[in-house]
Amino acid sequence: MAKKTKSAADQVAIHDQTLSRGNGGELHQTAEDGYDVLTTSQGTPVADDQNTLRVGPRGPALMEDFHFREKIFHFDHERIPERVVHARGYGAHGYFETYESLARYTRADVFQRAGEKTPVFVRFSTVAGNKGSADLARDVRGFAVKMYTKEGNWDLVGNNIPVFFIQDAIKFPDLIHAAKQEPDRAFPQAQTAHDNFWDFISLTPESMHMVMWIMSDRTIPRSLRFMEGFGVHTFRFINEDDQSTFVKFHWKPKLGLQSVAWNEAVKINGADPDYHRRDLWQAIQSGNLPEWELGVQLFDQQFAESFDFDILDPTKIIPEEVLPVKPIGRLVLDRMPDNFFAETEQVAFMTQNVPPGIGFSNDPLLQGRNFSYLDTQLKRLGGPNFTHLPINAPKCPFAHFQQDGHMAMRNPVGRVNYEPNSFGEGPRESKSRGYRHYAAEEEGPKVQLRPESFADHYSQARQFFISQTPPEQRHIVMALTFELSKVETVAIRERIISHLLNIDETLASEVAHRLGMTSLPKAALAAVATRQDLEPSPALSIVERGPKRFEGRKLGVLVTDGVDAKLLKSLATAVLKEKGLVELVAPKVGGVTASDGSFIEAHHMIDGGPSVLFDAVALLPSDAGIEDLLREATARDFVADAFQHCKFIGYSADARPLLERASVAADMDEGVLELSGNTSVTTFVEELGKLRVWGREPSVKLGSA
Ligand code: HDE
Repeated sequence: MAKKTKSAADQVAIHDQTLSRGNGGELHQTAEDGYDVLTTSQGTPVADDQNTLRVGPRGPALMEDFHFREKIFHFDHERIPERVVHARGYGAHGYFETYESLARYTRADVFQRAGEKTPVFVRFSTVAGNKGSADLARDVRGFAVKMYTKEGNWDLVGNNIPVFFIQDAIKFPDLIHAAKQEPDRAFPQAQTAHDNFWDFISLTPESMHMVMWIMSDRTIPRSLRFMEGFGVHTFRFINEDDQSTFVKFHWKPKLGLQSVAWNEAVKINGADPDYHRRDLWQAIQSGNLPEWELGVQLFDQQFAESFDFDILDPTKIIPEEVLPVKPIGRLVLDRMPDNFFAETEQVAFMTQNVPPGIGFSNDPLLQGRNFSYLDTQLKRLGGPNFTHLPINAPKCPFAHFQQDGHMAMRNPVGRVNYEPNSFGEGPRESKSRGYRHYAAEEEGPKVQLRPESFADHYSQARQFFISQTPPEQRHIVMALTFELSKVETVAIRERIISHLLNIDETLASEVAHRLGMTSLPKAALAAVATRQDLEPSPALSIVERGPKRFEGRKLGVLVTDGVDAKLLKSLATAVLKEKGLVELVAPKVGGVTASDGSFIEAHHMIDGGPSVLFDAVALLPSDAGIEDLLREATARDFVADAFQHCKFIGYSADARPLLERASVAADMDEGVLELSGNTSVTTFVEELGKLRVWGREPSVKLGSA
């Protein structure tokens, strides 16, 4: 009889079948019904997995029940400590493809040959929330990439924001303590909207540039697929002749940037806390493979010296308009892990994992990180052999004399476990092939000092703010107002306003006004007296970088029995042609009977498929179905939310009463389009490429005073 499931051994350790199968043999036992026989971890076949061993049917349990003890023991030990930051994450496999040889700049093997494909594992994450927190928390997103190159693993452990809060790693524990839930009350979860965070920030002016980024829509991305990634620090490329070029890394999403509205994020967290996970899962499983380009900003010492800011300061960017980003390859994610724990949870990223050809700068944050990541893996994964886990092991040949320790799965074979040795056994170092650190000249007294070149905390914060489009600036105002409204200590609110005054006076007074302040505090004393007025950098705006097309986005179509089959078909075809997705929302999840008598399955019932899950909506109820919808509060919310979140709305003539019921009819604008035939469908789908009607926002007054 054919086996019905993967064998037990396959399920336990998908990655290393020889290990889980012991001697590599087939499980020889087959149960009466053809399934593999359940065994203990020791391989002993199990006869009863429903009842513990006890004295008589109603008697006490017996210690002798080794199967029960082993099962419960293993269960009790299933958890490992969650990451102290970036606990909630989601990963995928893929590859990196190099566009052209960069041998001139770097000897990194991954960049030597055009068309070379390198296997990759990427983990995206939020920073502050616990493992079970919701995906749409306002937070920085981690963007950690492990490239399994032919000369060792390269971990580019970045974020979706190109700057950081602090300039020195010694402040990291303080920053994270202040950001996470407060220690006495253990809330709020996954939120920076509380006193401790803003207290720390208000006393840490170097964070002001980052504050502009986190209060922007960058921290509420629509999808992990629609966000950028950054290496943040300045790194070095080092070539065969040991010459160094400074490099900053950028990941640019092929589908363009997109974020959601704050009110939408709050509702998504309730409707689907796994929104980002599900989105990535669905995209990969359906073959719509997410893709990013890797770009680099390359510069030499001369540029570094002429640039307005210190290139070692992780609170600064080099604007793309000053130094363009050169695309050097692409990252494609094409496979979900077989097992979340084995791969996404156990993956160990470390900034110090660099292959020959990639080096570090003296950025004090990067230097601190290079210490922290090894330490954290030891704690998290419980021993020094975490590189034996398949997700962390290099995919190139490797050979060393490290041995023993907890859970050692690969020890050196043979007599010799040291070098040099005269037995001619084992690996040898190689001056030509091995990693060579860049021989930077360093000299100076031992000091605990911040360089003066790190002192300007406001110029780039202002540059970021003035580079945003009006709706994006509004969102920053609203986000600051929301966060500070949750801060109970008035003095902390005032200190933040005093910093905002150094960034932009209108921004400061708008936020102060919305917080009910009757007068403005004095501007914060700045270490550097003059703020430089930098040119705006349009590259910093999400709206400016929007995709202008609907590809990879989702249209939610509200339907009832009797839906116009022709109209629905024409709409779905047009959206699919744009490589968008269509999901149907119906009174019952089973589906609806269309006007031509065909039965169409729905993806959601209305309560389970609110409009916040979609990028745009269409309302196609039939004349017969509309009455029921009008009585449904969730149907009204579906429309009202889509409108207030500035989404495009297409509607059939029969849907008009619903627009009225949702109080939208009177305010209809160019983003609300009637769908009556092919031409109107084409226009609607063309318009969808604009993604949002931000011009509507001031009139809906969402979250604003
Ligand atoms: Fe991290 N960071 N970090 N970080 N970080 C960790 O390592 C740390 C920083 C980033 O998906 C930890 O494995 C220090 C900047 C990502 O597994 C820990 C400092 C940036 C991830 C750690 C920083 C990052 C981490 C926690 C200040 C953007 C998740 C668990 C010097 C460039 C990786 C772990 C994953 C994770 C330390 C600052 C990105 C504790 C000390 C700046 C994406 O080692």
